[in-house]
Amino acid sequence: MSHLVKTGSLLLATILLTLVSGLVRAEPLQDGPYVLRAADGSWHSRWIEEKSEGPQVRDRTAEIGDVVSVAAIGTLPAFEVKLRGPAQPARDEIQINARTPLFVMADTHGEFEIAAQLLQRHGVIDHRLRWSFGKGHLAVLGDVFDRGPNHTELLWLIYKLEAEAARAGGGVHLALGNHETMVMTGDDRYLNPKYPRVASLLGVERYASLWSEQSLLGQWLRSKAAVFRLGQYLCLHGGVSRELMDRGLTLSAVNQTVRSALTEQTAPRGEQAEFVMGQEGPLWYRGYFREAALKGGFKLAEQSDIELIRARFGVQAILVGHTIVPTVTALYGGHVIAVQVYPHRDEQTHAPVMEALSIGKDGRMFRARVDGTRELLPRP
Ligand SMILES: [Mn+2]
Repeated sequence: MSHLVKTGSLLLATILLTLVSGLVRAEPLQDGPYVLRAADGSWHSRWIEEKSEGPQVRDRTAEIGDVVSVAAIGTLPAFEVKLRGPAQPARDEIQINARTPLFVMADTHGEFEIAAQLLQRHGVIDHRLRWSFGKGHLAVLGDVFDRGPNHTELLWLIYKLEAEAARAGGGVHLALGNHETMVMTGDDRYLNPKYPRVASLLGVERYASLWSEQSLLGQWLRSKAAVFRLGQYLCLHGGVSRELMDRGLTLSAVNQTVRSALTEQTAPRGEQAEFVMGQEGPLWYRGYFREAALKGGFKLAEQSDIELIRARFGVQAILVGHTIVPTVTALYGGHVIAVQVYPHRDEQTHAPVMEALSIGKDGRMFRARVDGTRELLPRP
């Protein structure tokens, strides 16, 4: 009897202890890999695995050509990524056949599950997250970082798709957003709370050092363009301001300026870099949107400004993210397309909400929703 009581109370104590430690233990943590170059030039892949005893740091030497694994998230499978050598600067202008289908996704902000579902439901990737868009092109209009919990997974996915798309005769093009430049230059204000924990577990003082030039993805990100022409569309995060036009900056000048601002962070920025990286620059500008312009102190762009941009860069339309719209919206007679529908879950149904812009072979534009439906984009 007393033995039974003893066993019972021991069991009770164990249950209580488990419950208490469950309450005390922080949120589960899983992240990575971060592929980083050590001082002696060797590469290391470092990642965090969630174990019953808490998050564990793993470390393995790596080489270019190796395959690293990105762990499963929610219902999405793990995927493997082959490490490539240093990325060459992304092109300012990408020539494509006018009948090439395009899929344009704006700010994903760490919402890997929602963004991957959006790509899957529209045939850009398959259930195993492999490129399935053939000769189509995917443009991502920046702000992959910050706010949500899975920007690492998203960046590895984009990195991997870039190679798969190229092999299929298609393409993936990532434009830098203000959050890419913020994270890379050490502005931690919008990081998901998970990432400062990642930094401390990996023993680095600043999260930004995991995305430095000594990081494989950090170097890759620094090769990207802030603005590029994809066929007949100008793709960028914020927008092209009148001031950028008046300064006579070319796409190449803008992109080179952003790249040097991200690689020579200790040097004082010149006047042109201050402009390009600032409010009226392509990463932050909100002058195409009446309310946001008013709130942010931007002069609302005029139709004549848009015509000037179209003529200068030889494009049909300007595709932008950054400023949130409730649904993908055509502005300025259809010459500006606002793509940024913020990825989130419906409060009541918990169903994911996000949209992208899908452009068919015939040039028709559609709102592509995360549930897989499409709707012809209404002209203003
Ligand atoms: Mn933004």
